[in-house]
Amino acid sequence: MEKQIFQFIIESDSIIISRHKNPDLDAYGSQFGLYYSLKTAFPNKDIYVIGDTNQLNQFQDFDEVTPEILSKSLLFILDTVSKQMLQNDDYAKAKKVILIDHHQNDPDISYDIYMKNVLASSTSEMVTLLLQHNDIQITKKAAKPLFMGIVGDTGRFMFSNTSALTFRVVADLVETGIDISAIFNKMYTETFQSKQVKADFFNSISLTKNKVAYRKNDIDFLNKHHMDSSSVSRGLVNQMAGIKEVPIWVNFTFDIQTSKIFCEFRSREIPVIEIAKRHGGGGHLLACGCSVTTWEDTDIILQELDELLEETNNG
Ligand SMILES: [Mn+2]
Repeated sequence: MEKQIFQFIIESDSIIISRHKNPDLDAYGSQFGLYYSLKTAFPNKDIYVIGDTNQLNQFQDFDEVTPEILSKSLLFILDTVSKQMLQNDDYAKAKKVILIDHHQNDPDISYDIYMKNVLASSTSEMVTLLLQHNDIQITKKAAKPLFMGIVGDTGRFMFSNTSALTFRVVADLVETGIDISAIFNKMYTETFQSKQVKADFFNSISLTKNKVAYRKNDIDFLNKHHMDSSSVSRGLVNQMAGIKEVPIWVNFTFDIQTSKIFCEFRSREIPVIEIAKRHGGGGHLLACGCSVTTWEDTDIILQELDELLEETNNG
């Protein structure tokens, strides 16, 4: 499959690299890692990076592509296979579509090639291996986003998705000369205000009977801290991580745009994805999410998670 992707790249004069909306570091990392590598390897091809941006973007601005360009381009979609995760749905007009992703979900995007590896730590790890296996040089400029993507999705190599292969891949990236200490400093320093938000968040965590930790972030919390829903939902969920008594933690956040409630599930070792799927969501075994319409639904989810812990404790 990697050879087939390479063949598509060789055959395409125009290549567009995309990923899911509201990008995390793995989305950016796989996108820019692939982009900078292909730009260096194929200077005569037209290569574009597209998508929305956010405060995690410390790389560069994005390109605008016309429908004409799209129709003659090979389109990469990275780190998702779900329509609802895309910023727009005109991908079907691309000449060819390649999906590269490490999530569990089944694709609802039509594609020509789908490279899936749920054992990979990150899409950035998959892209690094794809480039290596096709002898496409990974420059220092490309290595930095790829490294950041892997660090982001593995939680600094602490999550269970980190494998021996992850470290081998990272060793190769470090060998390009990237300054990992400077990268870590930039990734993990934050403002005084951001620390204050986390303190406020942590102050009102609740626990179910069997110690599922949760928070319900209503519109007042968002307004008080001038934060958007996904920064609270995904950005703060792991403030509840690492508590000895708490094996599962969930963050519920009202979304102003859709009037739905984002549910972010995290678990130290007990798979919780089935409960996310039951409510129309997906993701990874221990890190997944869904959206529901009422706060009553969040109570049902809490009850289900609590029962899961009850069963686990008794089993
Ligand atoms: Mn990812």
